[in-house]
Amino acid sequence: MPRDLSDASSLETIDDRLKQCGVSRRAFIKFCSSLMIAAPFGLALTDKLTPEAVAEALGKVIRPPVIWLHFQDCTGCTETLLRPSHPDLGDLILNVISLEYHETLMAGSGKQAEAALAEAVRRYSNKYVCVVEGSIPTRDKGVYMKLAGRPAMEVLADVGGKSAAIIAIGSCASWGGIPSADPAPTGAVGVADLMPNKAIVNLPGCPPNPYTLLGVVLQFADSGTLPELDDEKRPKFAYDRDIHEHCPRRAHFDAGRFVKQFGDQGHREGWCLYEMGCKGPDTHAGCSTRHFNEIPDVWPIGIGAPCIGCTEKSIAFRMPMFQVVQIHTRATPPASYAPIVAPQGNISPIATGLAGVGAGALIGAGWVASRKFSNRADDDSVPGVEKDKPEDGANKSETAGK
Ligand code: FSX
Ligand code: SF4
Ligand code: F3S
Repeated sequence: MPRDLSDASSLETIDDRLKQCGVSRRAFIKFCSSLMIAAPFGLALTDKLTPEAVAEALGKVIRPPVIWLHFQDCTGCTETLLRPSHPDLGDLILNVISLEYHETLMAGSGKQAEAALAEAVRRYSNKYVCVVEGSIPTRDKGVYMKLAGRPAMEVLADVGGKSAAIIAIGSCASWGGIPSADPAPTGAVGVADLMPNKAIVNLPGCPPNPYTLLGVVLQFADSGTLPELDDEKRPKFAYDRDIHEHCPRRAHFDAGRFVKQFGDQGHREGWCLYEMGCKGPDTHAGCSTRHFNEIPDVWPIGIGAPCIGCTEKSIAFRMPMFQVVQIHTRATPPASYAPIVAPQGNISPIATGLAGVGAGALIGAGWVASRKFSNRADDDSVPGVEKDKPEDGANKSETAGK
């Protein structure tokens, strides 16, 4: 049921707005299908059978007022929202939400902009969603970033404090991101560090997928609820996946085909980037299946760069970029063929039959895999890591040169 925003009289439903702006139904349905792909599970709004059904429900939602604050950031989070492959989509996004204040996009500046912020906070007090992009400097009383003479901390306490919910977009706003990397000269922190009692959703990623933001904002506008979150306040619908488990290069990992050096033959042929420091095995994000700018294969591993773990608080900007991570889920295939596991966790009769038919073809793969993963109980070695060698950044060049 749409939320009661009736006293915020300038707001209209998404359908009304789209009609007024001449947006075609076809474009809106396409947008809804992208939302369904971004949030296939765990979001009430997209839990429908068809994009048309999502469009029907979404059209009745009152456009949520959004106040967007910028602190220590690179503006990449905004860029990713407004730079999809089809320019029309950027316009459509701005019609679906009611963006009341956004320093990068608004025409006004100086006193005019300040007045617009104050008016938006007053008019939609306790009803707007506050999106925060960038980290907040806390050292030396926050002197490293001021807006209209006020430290960023004060602006956040004021504008964030009067919002209905805060969405921290990007790794910087989620927990400090790049500005918090050692030695963190400004004492940069994320929103949740400063507002522990507020309803906050973290959308880490440098930058994150824009549809995740839209999914959270629109669900909140529709029902006043936030999606289920994990321990890091990340919505499960977008961060429950381990990149390594859904990576198109996974077959190369399993077969032991690793890039040893950028530009080598393996790199050209799209082999696994594990030995180049890929953090995919320890990183939860949907990038491997939901690519950026709506262009197939546009995501770090897709273009040949190792994942740096930008959605993980303890990895990106904390661990050396080329340090290899430990593999926690070791594949332990049977001696003769790779397993086909039924959903219940047992090997199904049908799968066993298929395995029999395919056994000849799989014996080779199983043999290669068993060469890569030892089945000795006390052997915790991982591919690419020489035993008894420290796993630090210095290790990388030795590994790559093997
Ligand atoms: Fe941080 Fe947003 Fe990284 Fe940049 O601005 S999450 S530096 S991509 O884009 O805040
Ligand atoms: Fe993909 Fe990285 Fe895993 Fe290799 S290590 S399969 S590149 S996620
Ligand atoms: Fe970030 Fe890794 Fe995805 S670096 S964008 S989580 S592939």
